[in-house]
Order: sequence, then C-alpha cells, then structure tokens
Amino acid sequence: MKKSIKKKVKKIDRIQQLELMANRLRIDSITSTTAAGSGHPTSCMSCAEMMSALFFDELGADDQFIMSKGHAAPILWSAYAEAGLIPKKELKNLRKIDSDLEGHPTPLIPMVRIATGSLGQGLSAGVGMALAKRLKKDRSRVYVLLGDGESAEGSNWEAANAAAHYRLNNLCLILDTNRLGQSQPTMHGHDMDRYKKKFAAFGWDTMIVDGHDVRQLLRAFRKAKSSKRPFAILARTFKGKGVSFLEDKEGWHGKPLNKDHMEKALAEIGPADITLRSKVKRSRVTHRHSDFRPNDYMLGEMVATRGAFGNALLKLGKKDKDVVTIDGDVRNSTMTLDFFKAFPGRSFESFIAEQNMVGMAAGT
Ligand SMILES: Cc1ncc(C[n+]2csc(CCOP(=O)(O)OP(=O)(O)O)c2C)c(N)n1
Repeated sequence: MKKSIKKKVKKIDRIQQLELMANRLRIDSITSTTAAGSGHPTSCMSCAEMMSALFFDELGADDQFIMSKGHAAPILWSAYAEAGLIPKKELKNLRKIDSDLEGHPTPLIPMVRIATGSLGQGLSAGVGMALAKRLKKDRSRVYVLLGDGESAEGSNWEAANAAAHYRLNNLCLILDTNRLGQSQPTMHGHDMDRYKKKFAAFGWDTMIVDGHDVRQLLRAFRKAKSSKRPFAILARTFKGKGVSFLEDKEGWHGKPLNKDHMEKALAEIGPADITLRSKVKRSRVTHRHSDFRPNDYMLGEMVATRGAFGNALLKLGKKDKDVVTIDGDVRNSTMTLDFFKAFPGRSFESFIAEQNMVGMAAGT
C-alpha cells in the first residue's frame, strides 16, 4: 500500500517535471527567434508538451524523430540543447550564416536524418525509416510530428496508405492540431473526429488527446506501442499556447516577438526551472561510398538504357546488402524486375504513389 502511494507521488512529480520542461522549451523558442529576428515561435509553442514528453520520457536511444513541420525547428534545437546534445549558448545563433542551427532542420545537425521544411515530406520519410528498421530487425521506433495545416498535402495520405499496407506498428504520428495554418484557419480546424475518421479509414489506430496534457500524451505513447498498426496521436492544441496575446490568435504565424513582446510573454509563461536527462543520443549519419563498377558493354552493343539500369541495380544489390529497391508499379518498364526477383526481402512496392516513393527512399 505504502509502496503504491510512493509510486503515485513519483509519477506526479514526473508529469510536473515534463510540464516545466515544456515551458523551458517555449522560453528557448521565443528567445532564440527574437534574437534571430525571424522564425516561428507560435508554431513551437503548440507542440511544447509533445516535445517535452517525447525527448525527456518517450524517445529511446535508437528511436528516430522527424519534425515534419520543419518551421518549428527552434523547439527541436531547444530540445537537443536541453538534452545536452548541442550547446545551449548556440541557440542564440539561430539562423546566423555561420551557425548549423538553420531555420528548418537539416542533417548539418547530426541527430537530424532528413531535412524538412518543405511541408508534407516527413511522414513518407518516416515510413521509409520504419521499413528500414523492420528490415534490420531493429525494434526501435519512428516518431513523426506533423502540422495539421501540413496534413492537407497529398503525400501524407500516400504515406498513410503505405504505412497501413506494410502494417508499420513501429511508426507513431503525432498531429499538432493547433487549428491555424499560415494565413488562415486550417480546413478542419479543431474538428478532431474528422482527422480520426480519415486516419482510421486508411487503416491506422488513433487516439485523440489534449496535446497540452502531458499525462494524456504519455498514455497515448504507451497505447501506440501495443498497437498492431501504425498509430496516430491526434493532439488538440493551441498555437502560441501559454501566452495570452498569442494563444489561438490569427496573424502571428512566422513572426518573432520584439523585445517588449518577448518580456511580456516570458512573464506569462509559468515556472521552467528544470533540467532533465534524455535518452536521445548524439548520432551521426554515415554516408558510405561504394566503389561500384557497372556492367561492361562492348562498343556498339545495343542495350536499352532501362535494361542497363536494371542490370546495374541487380549487380549493386548483389554487392551491397543494404541496397533496397522501391518501385511504383512500373518494375517491368524500368527493369527493377530482376532485383525484385533476386531480393524479394529488399524490394518494396510503393504502388502508383510516386511522392511517397521518393520520400520513403529518402528515409531508408
Ligand atoms: C510545401 C510547402 N508549402 C507552403 C509552405 C509555407 N508554410 C510554412 S509554415 C505554413 C503553415 C503550416 O501550418 P501547420 O502545418 O498547421 O503548422 P503550424 O505552424 O500551424 O503548427 C506554410 C503554409 C511550406 N513551408 N512548404
């Protein structure tokens, strides 16, 4: 009995710690964008609890995180800084020409595997990464944070289709449903059931949560892990959350605060005195150069370009076990056919969904 009470007290502390960290990330995002004189503070503020819960509780050392709404990069940099993966003092150099902290995520920062910012790309990359993990029998997971405005991009729905087709239960999407896009409200606003029906129709498991409630977010992450299908956490949030003159207000997208506004905002954001450990580790993308010599042909020998491509791909597949092929229902035109026959385990069909095909390839 005593033990369970103790456990409960500890749990409450954990939630409060993550709430404090969410405020910490909000403050970092506001101050770094004000220092830069550009950026998207309100887009960061809506996902502060998600980022806190992810980086300081949920993400394991080998899990992958993709910030698909790449304009919220300042909160990603803040999370890395608070996790000790980049120096905190670097945050004030956001968007400077000689800083790696660009306005949108790029692999210049080692933990970033895929550049985002052109909206609608992150989920496809996540599908590619989730497939690659399965192929390597790696049991870690892939998390994609998607904007609600961004979810209108067709590429997301190609990706949603593929994720369900491949039953990627190692893929978890978090939809930051803050109701607002850049110049106006989004198509579905806060109609959470619309999103639920869409993802369910594509074969995903879903859960609607209050995206500012850390406890609900942690519960959703737990549920996602026991799902047999890809999982969408549909988080109802407010853009600019935590500051009265920004919260749920139109006209603030992509605008840093001036010094006066920043002081007012910081005074409103609650306590944020916290340091927490994260399991996320500094990783480096390794680019392997393969010394590959394609097939030789005799001078004057007539070989169709696609035939030569198919032969070369097959040879490359034999040489390098990490090479995979993704096709868009044209394997007998592009001659990826032979690779598919030789290496069925490393061959994936994207069907006639080329946006997702390219995004998946970037993610693998
Ligand atoms: C393909 C593409 N189209 C348009 C933009 C310009 N843009 C940047 S942010 C944004 C609004 C995004 O809204 P949402 O996904 O809801 O994110 P929020 O900032 O509201 O969290 C737009 C239109 C872009 N970056 N990429």
